[in-house]
Amino acid sequence: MKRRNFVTTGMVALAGLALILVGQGCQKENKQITLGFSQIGAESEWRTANTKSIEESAKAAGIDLKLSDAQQKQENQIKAIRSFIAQKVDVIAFSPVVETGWEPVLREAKEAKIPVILTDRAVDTKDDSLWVSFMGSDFVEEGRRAANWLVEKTKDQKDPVNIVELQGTVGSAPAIDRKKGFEEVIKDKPQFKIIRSQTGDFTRAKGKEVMEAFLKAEGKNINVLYAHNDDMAIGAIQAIEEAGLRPGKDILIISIDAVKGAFEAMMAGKLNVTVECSPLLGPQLMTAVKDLMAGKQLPKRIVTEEGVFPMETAAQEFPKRKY
Ligand code: GYE
Repeated sequence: MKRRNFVTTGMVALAGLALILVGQGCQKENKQITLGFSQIGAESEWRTANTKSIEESAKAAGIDLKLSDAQQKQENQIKAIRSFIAQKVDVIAFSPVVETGWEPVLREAKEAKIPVILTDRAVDTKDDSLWVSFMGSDFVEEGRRAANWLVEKTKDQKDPVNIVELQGTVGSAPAIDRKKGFEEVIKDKPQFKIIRSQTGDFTRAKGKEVMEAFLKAEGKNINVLYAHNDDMAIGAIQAIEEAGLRPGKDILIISIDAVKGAFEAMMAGKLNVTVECSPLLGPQLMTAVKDLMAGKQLPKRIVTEEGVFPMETAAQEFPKRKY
């Protein structure tokens, strides 16, 4: 073959290949994306707002969302993920109820070549390649912010500060990290003592029940309640009132999330401060899903930005709150 002919043939072949590739690209873009999302449950106001955010943003992004509620049980989440794999969804996202025990199912997803995005809570796995990205809050920092508020609030006080702690779900990332961040700040300040600490599973009912037990055991010894979420604090407020004490006054109350219920409690003078943890992860999840499908690489960690709201700011902030 003459050199010229050879070159021309080569160019035609290349152009053909390019057309095929472009065609495939378009096909991919036009195809509706299916996202399987395994939600933890409906344990708190936070979770309800999170589910709503995911549903609304999937709809707005034109993504077909298959949402499954695990009722706070890891085995249900594993079942849901397996069913997403069987259905061959394009992307799987989930908020892991606890940190450990995910390797086998995540490996199954990887073998099926379905990318997994973690939202809200992290997993504890040795192999980081089992998930593509984790988006959510820095829970350790939230714990630090809660403790920093307390240290500042009680800085002129010489007496010991006795704290009771209502922990979130045992083994969950927010329970582990919020405890860690809080303890980190008070550990070299001997006047602060956590005298009781127990799980309230992130629910109002459990928060109330455990606070009743704390009050029975410690009575007026309790100066501060640190609750890992607003719902448990709201449950505990009821228990404190029923015990004839004034929440927010006799016992300082610190919690996390900044849901509307917490602002209402602050405006009523019963909750002293809430540290923000935003559940509005839907829009950034949908962007991530689309980016993934377009072949883009996602950052391994996407951190949510958040603030702290003391009681004094509640009335002014309340109308602006979206969850
Ligand atoms: O703080 C709590 C919810 O994982 C950040 O879960 C979330 C936590 C949130 O039940 O209210």
